[in-house]
Amino acid sequence: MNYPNFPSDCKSLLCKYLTPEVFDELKEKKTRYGYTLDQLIRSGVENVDSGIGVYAGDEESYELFAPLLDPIIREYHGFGPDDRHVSDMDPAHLQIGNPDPEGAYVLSTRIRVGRNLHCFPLGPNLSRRERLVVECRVSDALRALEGELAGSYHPLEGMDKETRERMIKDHFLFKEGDRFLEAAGLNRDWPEGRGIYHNKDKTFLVWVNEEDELRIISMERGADIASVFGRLAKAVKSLEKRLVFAFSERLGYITSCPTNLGTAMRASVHIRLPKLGAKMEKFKAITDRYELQIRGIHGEHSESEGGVYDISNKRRLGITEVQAVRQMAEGVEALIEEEKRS
Ligand code: ADP
Ligand code: CIR
Repeated sequence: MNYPNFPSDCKSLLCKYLTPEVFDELKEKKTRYGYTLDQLIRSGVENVDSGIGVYAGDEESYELFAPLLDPIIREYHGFGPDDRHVSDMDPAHLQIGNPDPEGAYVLSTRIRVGRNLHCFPLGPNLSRRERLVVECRVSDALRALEGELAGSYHPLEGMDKETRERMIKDHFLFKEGDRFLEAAGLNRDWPEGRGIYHNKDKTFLVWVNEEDELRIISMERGADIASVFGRLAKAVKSLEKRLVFAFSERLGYITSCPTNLGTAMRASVHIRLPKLGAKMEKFKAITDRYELQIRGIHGEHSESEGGVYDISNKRRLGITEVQAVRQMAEGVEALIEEEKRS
């Protein structure tokens, strides 16, 4: 394995922190589940326009490849090697109001967390058989949910094209063929072992075996962020009765992409901000102040349409779930104020 050839204008954190010295130190290493540096960095080597460029294959990757991953984690989350992650998913601690009670700006609110099963490798390093076992265990646990969370599991394999495309377009289902995930080995054996669980109203959904083994999602129209968070917290608690999730004292919930460690939470709104959208510098100054990320209307690596943006917390590690959601809500209030003034 040779040192990768990054173009001179490469901006990924992989390119920034994989110095020839770090490469030489890590190139022969292999985790107990058999994950190597070559696998860890392949997504960013094949996609030189990556923001980050790495995917872990198991919890041990974060220890063994720390000389590369710790600086990436520090830059993305502002979280150092001696920091410890603290979790707080208690809805009683949230205490926020609806930032858009008249429904003039916010179309919908969505909060998701990533989870992976303890004692299994992460998606990039799952064998075909392990992926099927994960699907079986997770779908069994989901089928036991009750009340508002009760629903059904729909495997991707055998789902008709129309249903699939409609669910992607309506923001319920993950997209197919993501080149970043493809290079990380996350699309192997596609679509086998993948699927989506949802309740009748599609306010509670779980993606199975996409980038993480579970993406637990609560969403609804409007800006009642507390309601969305409350539903998610209840769902996670119920699932924890039947599944043990990969968790580290230092890094919180373990995920395949280091940007998702810790809370593994992305709390977002779809918000219409046409005036601010035309003043990107001002827009970015506010999102930077509240540590928020701007995405397009069809998720990561997509564009805005009709002045509608996806605004979410950027940091997920070293911040509690309650803090992450509150920060997003406060940033959304500030964005609405500025849009009104513009
Ligand atoms: P993830 O949130 O899991 O990191 P994406 O950025 O790809 O992944 O988003 C997944 C899907 O969720 C996309 O279809 C995206 O448009 C949708 N989505 C995100 N936030 C919201 C929201 N607040 N309301 C409705 N759909 C949303
Ligand atoms: C990248 O490196 O651009 C992709 N692997 C996606 C990284 C995760 N995105 C993010 O900023 N949260």
